[in-house]
Amino acid sequence: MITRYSYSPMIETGAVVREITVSAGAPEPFTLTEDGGFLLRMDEKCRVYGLGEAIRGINKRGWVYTSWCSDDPFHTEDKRSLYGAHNFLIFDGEVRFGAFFDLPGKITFDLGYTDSDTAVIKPESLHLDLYIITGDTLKAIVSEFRSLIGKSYIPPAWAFGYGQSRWGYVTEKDIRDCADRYRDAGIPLSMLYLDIDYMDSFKDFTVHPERFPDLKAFAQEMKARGIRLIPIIDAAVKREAGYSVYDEGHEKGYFCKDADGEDYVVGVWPGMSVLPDFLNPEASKWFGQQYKALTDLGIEGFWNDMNEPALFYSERGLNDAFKEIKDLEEAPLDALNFFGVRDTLVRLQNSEDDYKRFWHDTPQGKFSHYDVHNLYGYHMTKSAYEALCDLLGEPPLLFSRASYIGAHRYGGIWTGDNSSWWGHILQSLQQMAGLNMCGFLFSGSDIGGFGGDCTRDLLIRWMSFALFTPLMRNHAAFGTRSQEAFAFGDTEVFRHIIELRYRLIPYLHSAFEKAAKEDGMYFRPLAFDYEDDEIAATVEDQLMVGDSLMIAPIYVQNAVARHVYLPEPMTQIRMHEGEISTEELKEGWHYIPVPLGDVVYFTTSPIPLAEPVVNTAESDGNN
Ligand code: MIG
Repeated sequence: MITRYSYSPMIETGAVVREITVSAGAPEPFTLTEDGGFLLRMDEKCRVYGLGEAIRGINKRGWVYTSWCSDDPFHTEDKRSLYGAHNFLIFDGEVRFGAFFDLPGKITFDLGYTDSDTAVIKPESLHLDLYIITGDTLKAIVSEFRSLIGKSYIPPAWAFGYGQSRWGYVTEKDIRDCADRYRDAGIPLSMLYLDIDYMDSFKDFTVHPERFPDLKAFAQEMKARGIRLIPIIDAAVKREAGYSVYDEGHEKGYFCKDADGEDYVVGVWPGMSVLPDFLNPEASKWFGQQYKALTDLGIEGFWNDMNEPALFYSERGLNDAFKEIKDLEEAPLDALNFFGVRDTLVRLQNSEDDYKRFWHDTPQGKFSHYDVHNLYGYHMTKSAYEALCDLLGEPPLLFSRASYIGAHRYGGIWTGDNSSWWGHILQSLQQMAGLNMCGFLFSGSDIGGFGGDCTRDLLIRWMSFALFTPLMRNHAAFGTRSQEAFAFGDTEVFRHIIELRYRLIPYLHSAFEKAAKEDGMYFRPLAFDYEDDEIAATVEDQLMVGDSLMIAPIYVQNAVARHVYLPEPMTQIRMHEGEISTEELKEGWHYIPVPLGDVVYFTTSPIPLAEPVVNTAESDGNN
């Protein structure tokens, strides 16, 4: 059951697709605090699930989170915000219910951080719709919530293949070499991602004329080898007279404006740029049509980046900063002045002052960006999805960095700039649980880690987990050590793991479709399947995948075994050097050896494995 309480919402966010009548009275079981917060006393056993992409445990109790879409490349445990704003959570205590706080602005979830027995959820200002969702089971609460927010995006079947990406591939040759090395190693590969360097001067919907002299022919050549090219599109548009996307958008008034009605100018990769007003339906539609420049070249998938929106600086902020620094230059230099100089520039990045200084022109009125910040990436995804379905005649592969609940109907998300750290394997597993509750089924993390240098053992362990994530993409930052499956000498070990992914696709794909069509979860914490099992409820490093599979990856450096909890008797499946063996195990705790390169998972009923696919240049394009 869903009960809705309404507190003069500012704008309809579009997250909800079902009409629910507003209830009067108190938002039970919360009590409303004087300063507009929602308070709940949590009993000792109460666990808290949800919050989508948010980091830390599957049980979110004990920390504080702020929904504020943020470009932050350091996902350390002390962070409160990442790229997504996913305001749905479930309290699982003596009282059990779900709650969705539907508002476009900032909101903080103090889940037993200030006082371990109290949750306080505090929107910056009390303009929101609150949905309280009840159900007999945790799964029922999730599916009830999902019926409220609409069906999850389903990508094309080929998107379940393995993809390689790297910020640092610059030319057609870099991409072809990568494809060749995968082929030479006999490792299947379905997608190669193009990062910002394929563009001409970082201009969206352009292709660098020397680096990719004939992208259409190249895309065709790759597709004939079973590999799709997936280019990146950034949110901001370079301000450059003569660049048609800028000229047209400017002329039609489709970019976000300052209080005086001038385009608000921000600095991102292309230098001085402007921001498409995705909250204006006409502007959004227009931006979507620009993808045609690339679909005309045979492109069928995209990833959308920098759409928090991430800002390095703004023209206005930069001018002010230079003035401040000039003033400090005259003052006697001491440590404080020095830090003042340094911080003046650092503060420009993703500055809330900027977010307050530009405006959206929506059918529901004009809003300062700050007030609707969390909707920007969502609307960019919607813009791309709707246009691409039209242009391609079928859904594209599409995923985004920033998101709000509702965006799950139009694309997937990846978890952004993680690092080549062991802890980020576990972090990614835990994020998948929260994301699935919020409808973001097509997700994954940069395999091997984005920032920092990856090692062979880290990549092996990471892939052994990520072969179960719907989006399986190896991606790394510019300047980091190469971390492709061929980068560490011996390629056999990676071939076996990636082949296993392809062998599991029939199962994984149908589990995914079932979750999407039935408002279910592809990844579930054990607590969701074994509600009466007190041990299952505490397991933070295993997940159920589909109806009959459970994973328990290794995420500790040098570990060659781990404890695994079986809530019921299961079959252990072990892949060792490409060979599969099985063993029946009793319920309870097991200490399972998992030497580097073995993949071990568990099933409750037999699941089919496809024949191995091998990468050959003559592939029929279906792998
Ligand atoms: O400011 O396009 O998260 O995946 O490689 C960095 C370059 C911009 C951030 C994305 C990352 C991508 C990178 N981008």
